[in-house]
Amino acid sequence: MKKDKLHIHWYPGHIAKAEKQLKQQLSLVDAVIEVVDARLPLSSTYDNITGLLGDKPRLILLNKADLTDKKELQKWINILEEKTSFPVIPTDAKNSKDLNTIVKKAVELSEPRIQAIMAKGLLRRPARVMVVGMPNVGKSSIINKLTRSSKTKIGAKAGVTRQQQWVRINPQLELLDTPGIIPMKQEDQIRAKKLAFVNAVSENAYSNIPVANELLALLEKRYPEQVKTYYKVENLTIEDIALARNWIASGGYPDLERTAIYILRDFREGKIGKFILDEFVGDENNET
Ligand SMILES: Nc1nc2c(ncn2[C@@H]2O[C@H](COP(=O)(O)OP(=O)(O)O)[C@@H](O)[C@H]2O)c(=O)[nH]1
Ligand SMILES: [Mg+2]
Repeated sequence: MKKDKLHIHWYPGHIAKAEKQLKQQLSLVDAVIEVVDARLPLSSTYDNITGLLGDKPRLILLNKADLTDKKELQKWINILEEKTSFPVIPTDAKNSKDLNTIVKKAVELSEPRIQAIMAKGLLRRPARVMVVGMPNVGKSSIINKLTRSSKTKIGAKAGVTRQQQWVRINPQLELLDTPGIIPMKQEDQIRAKKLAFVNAVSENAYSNIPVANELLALLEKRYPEQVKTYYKVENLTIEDIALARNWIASGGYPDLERTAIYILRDFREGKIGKFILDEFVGDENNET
């Protein structure tokens, strides 16, 4: 495989299997918590999410909100709430302050289904929810935060495969402790690049220099002054940044590989600034 370019390959068999598993998990829950990377409010969700989730109510978490600008994020919250008609809340999975809101909203979203069950003459039971989302958006962190607040494993339910564990978060809410990962065919290279910027695709799928170059080009468009000030350069190129940092490889050339790795790391850790990389253009078209 050529590694000079971002290249992501999913096997169709793999996708089919994961989708089947997701469908099975979905049949067990009343509502879904979708975790999205707040730096990519559009690119880290799925175009066909409604098709995948069917009629399940969805709570959308814009996670890693700590790495974005609050004001800009609020605009996205409004946009997504209007577009989806589902609640959207910013979260920071490293912090516990958002837990109550997540639990409360998940219970609220599940209530219609619980009511429907009770209308059939069955007893009220706790709401059942699961977490879904792309790789590395923070699903496990959210699940850990939620379950650590409770610790009551309630084990496998009848008809549920052995691997599926439920955790009782409180008397109103039970959580499936494994997240649903929705694989996708990576046909959209613009989106694939953005996902690589936030570390949501395997590092084996690309090499650092071209991806860091693309990141700089995007930052140049969206936040030029902030990024130039951070690196103390006039031109946002890997070479200029390497020279500004005095990162020289053997032979006296700027060490592009090392610099590319640092740029990606600085961005991912929020050191350069608090950025959102998607642009809202009023429809599904997210080309930049
Ligand atoms: N800054 C920040 N980092 C987070 C947040 N949530 C998760 N992370 C980090 O993102 C990485 C991926 O998180 P993880 O929960 O494993 O993602 P998953 O692949 O969706 O389960 C880890 O290094 C987490 O520490 C968050 O809200 N803010
Ligand atoms: Mg995980």
